[in-house]
Amino acid sequence: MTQSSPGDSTTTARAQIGVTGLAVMGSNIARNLARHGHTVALHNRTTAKTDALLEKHGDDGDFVRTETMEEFVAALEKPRRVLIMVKAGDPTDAVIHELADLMEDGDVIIDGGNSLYTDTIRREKEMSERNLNFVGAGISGGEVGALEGPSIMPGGPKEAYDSLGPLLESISAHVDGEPCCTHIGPDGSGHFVKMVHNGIEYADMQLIGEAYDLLRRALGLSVEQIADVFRDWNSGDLESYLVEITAEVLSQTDAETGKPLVDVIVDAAGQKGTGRWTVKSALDLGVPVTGIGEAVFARALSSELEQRAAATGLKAGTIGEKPTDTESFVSDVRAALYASKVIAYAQGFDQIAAGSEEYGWDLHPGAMATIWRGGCIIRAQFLNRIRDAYDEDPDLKSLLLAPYFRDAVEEGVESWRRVVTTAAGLGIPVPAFASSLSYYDGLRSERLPAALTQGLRDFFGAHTYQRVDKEGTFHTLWSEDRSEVEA
Ligand code: NBP
Repeated sequence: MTQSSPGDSTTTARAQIGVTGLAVMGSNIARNLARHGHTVALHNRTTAKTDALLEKHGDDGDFVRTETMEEFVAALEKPRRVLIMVKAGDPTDAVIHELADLMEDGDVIIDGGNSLYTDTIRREKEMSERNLNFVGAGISGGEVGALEGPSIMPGGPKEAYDSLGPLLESISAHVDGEPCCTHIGPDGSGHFVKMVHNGIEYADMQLIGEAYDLLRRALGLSVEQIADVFRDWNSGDLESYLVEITAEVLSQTDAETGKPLVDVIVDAAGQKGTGRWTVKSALDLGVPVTGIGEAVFARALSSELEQRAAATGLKAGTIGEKPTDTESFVSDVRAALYASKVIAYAQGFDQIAAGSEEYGWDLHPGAMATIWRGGCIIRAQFLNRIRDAYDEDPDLKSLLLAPYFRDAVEEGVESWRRVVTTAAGLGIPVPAFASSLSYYDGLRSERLPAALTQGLRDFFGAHTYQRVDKEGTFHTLWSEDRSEVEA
């Protein structure tokens, strides 16, 4: 370990990178950087966190302790690289401006927080006008990932990535020798992709929750039996971090009551906002992300504890029988989970394609699948398949149409229908399973009732329509003789 005092750091610019914001994420990333042989300047608004890090983990590598922002900036080799890991929103803006005033042309400011991508677009523009490189980097993997290897999604000028990339790639997770970090694209693209990643994470968790609920309520399995089912699923094509930890959480017994921990946790799911951002952005872009949307709404519904308590006695009106063949129903639920997961990812990748088009980012979906294979919360075997699909056809219209996924979904579609039908018959909510199936049915339908919607819009608002049999735009004179005119 080498630690410099504040006095030294003002005279020796020797750190390859600085980290400001040393709460759980920042301190673990600083340690990860130091463990990989980089000299890291440390800064936090208040010095308590800096000192705590050095006291507990100073042996992790070469750190430069600083107190003021001036000392911090002076401790960095040029071009300077600073990673900001503070609370997203106003605190991030405050730190960026403080830093920008002290930095010089060509220096690099990296925002590794969970910033909204439109903020990143704005910040990148402001910083480029000051000749500074601004990189908005989505970082996934939570506190453990930050220390042991996260998935990193940096967006910003290519020139900044050229000098920063090797450093970030050195601390990211690696799968098959490849880093889970790549230059995503210009300005806000890194944070946009991270946002969609989080949205998919919401959908994944909701689908897992629905599968658990069905196994418990429809089939009557015990929590421990369901843990075993997830453990088993984790050795097949559902293999993923979230399925793995589902088995862990379900196996946990509460020390106080002896009950499964899941039975003593209040069933109100929190959210920090990235799922909501994903859905808002999808609405603006006109992309149906029904799986993610249902997951966000399901969390909102779960949190309405008073309203739920008041509605508890509402009639269920069940019309179905509980399944009797355990093995076959478990297999149906697995198929429904897999198919719905394909839909959630297909929709997420559609949103990435739409964002890329809207903002001119030229994003490569296969690259996202590659860097999500390790380090991040949605890491899964499945992502290798997605990468292969985009390798084979970079212009894939929908992930659902890639031969592997098409076969998998077509093979499981009857199971999927049985699961949704059983759930509806028994009154067990499966919003993500059901909406994913409806999306699938909508996508594959030759004709949709949207023709009637167009007719209605034309009737009350003269919004016009197009015909299937000839070119042009038409309007029916509904309040006159109902003849058709060209609009
Ligand atoms: P927090 O999001 O809890 O932020 C705490 C840090 O922000 C502290 O260092 C604090 O300094 C600093 N800070 C605040 Br609050 N206001 C400030 C201001 N006005 N000026 C300067 N510093 C200020 O920390 P975190 O959970 O480590 O997350 C850091 C970033 O990483 C966030 O953007 C978060 O969304 C993102 N992220 C978190 C996770 C995760 O799993 N937690 C995962 C991925 C990304 P102080 O010590 O002086 O109060």
